[in-house]
Amino acid sequence: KACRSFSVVNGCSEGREFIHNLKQGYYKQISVLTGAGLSTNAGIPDYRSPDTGLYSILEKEYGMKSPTDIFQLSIFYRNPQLFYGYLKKINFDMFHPTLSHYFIGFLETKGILCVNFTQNIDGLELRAGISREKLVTAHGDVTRAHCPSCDKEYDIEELKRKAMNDQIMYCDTCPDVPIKPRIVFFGEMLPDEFHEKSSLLSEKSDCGLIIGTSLQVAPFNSLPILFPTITQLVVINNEPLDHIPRISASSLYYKGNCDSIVQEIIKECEWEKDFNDFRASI
Ligand code: CNA
Repeated sequence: KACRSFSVVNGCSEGREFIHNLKQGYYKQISVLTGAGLSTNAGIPDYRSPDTGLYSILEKEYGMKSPTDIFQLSIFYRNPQLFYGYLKKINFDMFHPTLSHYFIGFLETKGILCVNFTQNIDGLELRAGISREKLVTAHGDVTRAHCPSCDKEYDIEELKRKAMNDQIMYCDTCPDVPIKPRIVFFGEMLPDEFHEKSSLLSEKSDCGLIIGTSLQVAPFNSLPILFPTITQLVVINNEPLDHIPRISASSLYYKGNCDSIVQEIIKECEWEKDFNDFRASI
């Protein structure tokens, strides 16, 4: 089955089958892989969208030739101001979860969320009712701070306060090592739970939703291959993900804004009232 592109959720027989199975409760263990596209509707730029992505902004507004430098560990050690400037500019506390975030939280309250692997660092999942147990922040998140050398935990609020005042916070045991949010920089290991929980995809999931990610970043982009071939995969994204063989070989592809498509899924499943009640309860 080739990857197909539809903008309405029941626009093809595979789409109708997916909605039917979801509505009837046939999927009991839904795993969700997410990326920066989930949070663009919250106002947080993704990295790679042309013109609106962070890399394009850094290139255009700051003349940075290699914008990924702000997430390079070796550069952070030498020049922490570069990353602290970004932290000062993007205050993640002022953003709110999107409809798509709440949808994942809603799946958890329905008891059908297996796991949400996210590449996002903004922590919006936790504010949308997704529990830490069901969440794997594969690239870390900004809700905690640590020393990248000894891994000692530091107070994230203090780090943010200092960043706002252009002050760098240093580790008290590792000389000259600046503290950073617990997000994974290039050159750092992914958290253990990324590896430990990947078996949930291969052993438990009967449905996989892949939302708002370009799947350009390794090793996260190797996760889809773990889904058994009988597991229904559904991609909801602005662009196709045909470079991933497991996806191009067998998945349903909804092209467009994830919030609009998720809204349609909720409507087709007749979950609107329950979903709105859930959202109001958070
Ligand atoms: P990316 O490479 O920027 O890709 C984003 C993808 O989402 C692209 O395919 C876009 O076409 C698509 N997209 C953007 N907006 C929407 C939308 N509203 N609806 C549907 N599709 C949309 O980002 P990835 O997550 O794939 O790359 C991984 C990086 C991005 C990770 O290291 C993250 O830490 C990092 N990141 C995270 C955030 C965040 O936490 N919100 C923000 C920016 C970057």
